[in-house]
Amino acid sequence: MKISRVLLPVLVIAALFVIVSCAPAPAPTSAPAAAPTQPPAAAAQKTYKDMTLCYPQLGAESDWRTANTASFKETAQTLGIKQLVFSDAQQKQENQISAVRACIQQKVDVIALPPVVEDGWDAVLTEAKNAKIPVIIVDRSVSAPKTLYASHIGSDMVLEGERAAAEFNKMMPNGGAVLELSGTTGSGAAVGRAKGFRNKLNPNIKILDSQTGNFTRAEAVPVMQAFLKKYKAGTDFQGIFIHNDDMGIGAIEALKAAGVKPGDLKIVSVDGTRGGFQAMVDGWFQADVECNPLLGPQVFEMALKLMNGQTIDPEVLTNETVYYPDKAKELLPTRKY
Ligand code: GZL
Repeated sequence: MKISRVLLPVLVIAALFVIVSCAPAPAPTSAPAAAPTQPPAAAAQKTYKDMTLCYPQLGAESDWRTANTASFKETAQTLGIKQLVFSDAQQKQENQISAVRACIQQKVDVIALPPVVEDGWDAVLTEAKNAKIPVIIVDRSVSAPKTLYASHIGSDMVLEGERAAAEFNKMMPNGGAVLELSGTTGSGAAVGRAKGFRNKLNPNIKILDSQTGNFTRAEAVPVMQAFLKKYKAGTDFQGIFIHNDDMGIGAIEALKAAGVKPGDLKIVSVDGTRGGFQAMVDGWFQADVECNPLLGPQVFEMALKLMNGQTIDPEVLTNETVYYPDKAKELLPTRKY
C-alpha cells in the first residue's frame, strides 16, 4: 500500500503517540516502598520507679500540715518512687515559688503544689507549662487559670464554712453574736471557709469580729486574748468559729486564763485532728468540721497517669463530714492525724 509523502509523517507521529501513551509506565526509578511495617510498639508505660515528683510544701504550721507531709513522704516510700523532691517554705510564697523553679530546672516529672495563698502563681505555673511539666494543685486552690495546671485535689472549703454555720444555726436558734478566728490571710482555706460561713449563717447571728491567727496555735493565743479584752465572753459574744484545730487549742489557752469554762461558749473548729477530738472530749468544741490531709496516695496515682499521657479529672474534691463530742471519745484512738 503506497502512502503519500504528506501522509507518511502524520502516520509516523500518530504511531509514536500510540506507543508512548500505551507503553507501560516507565519502571520507577526508586526502589518500590518496603511493605508497611508494624506500627511502632506503644512507648513502655512509666512506673512509680521512674517518677520524680516535686512537693514544695508550704510549711509545718499545724498538725494538719504535719499529717499532709507524712502522707506524701510515706506514700513515696511505699511506692518506691525514684525521688520525692520535698521542701518546706515556712508559709512564705516566695520560698514556694523558688522551690518550684528549682524543680523545673531539675526537670522533674510532675509538680504537686500546695499553695500557701490563692494569688501570685500565674508566672511560675506558666514556666512549668512551657517546660512541659504538669502541675497538680493540692489542698488549697489558686486563682490562676485552670489551663495552667492539670488538676486540683482538695477539700471544698466553702462547704466546710457552710457546715460550721449550720452548727451555729442549730445551737443558737434565737440568734446572738460570734467571733471568727480565721486562717492565713489570702489562703484558699481561709477565703473559702469565711465565704461559706457567711453564706449560711442565720441573719440573727452576728459576726462581731474576725481576726487571723495564721493557722497556728502560737498566733491564736494573742488574738484570743485581745478579743477577751475587747468583748465580754457570754455577754458580747456566745460563740467562736475557728478555722483550724491548732488555733482552737491556742484560743482555749487564752479562754482558760480568762476564767472561761468548757461549754460556756459554742465553739466550732475545722480539721478533725487528734487535738480537735481531745477538745471535743474536754467539752470545749461542740463540733469539728472534717478537713482531710491524707492526699498522698491519690496525688501519686494522678501523677503517674500524667506521666503516661493519660487524662485526669480537673477537680477532685475529698468527701468529708462533721464530728461531734458524743463520738469523740470512741473515735479518738482511731484517728490517723
Ligand atoms: C486546709 C489546710 C489548712 C488546714 C490547717 O485544707 O490548707 O492549712 O485547715 C492547715 O490546719 O494549716
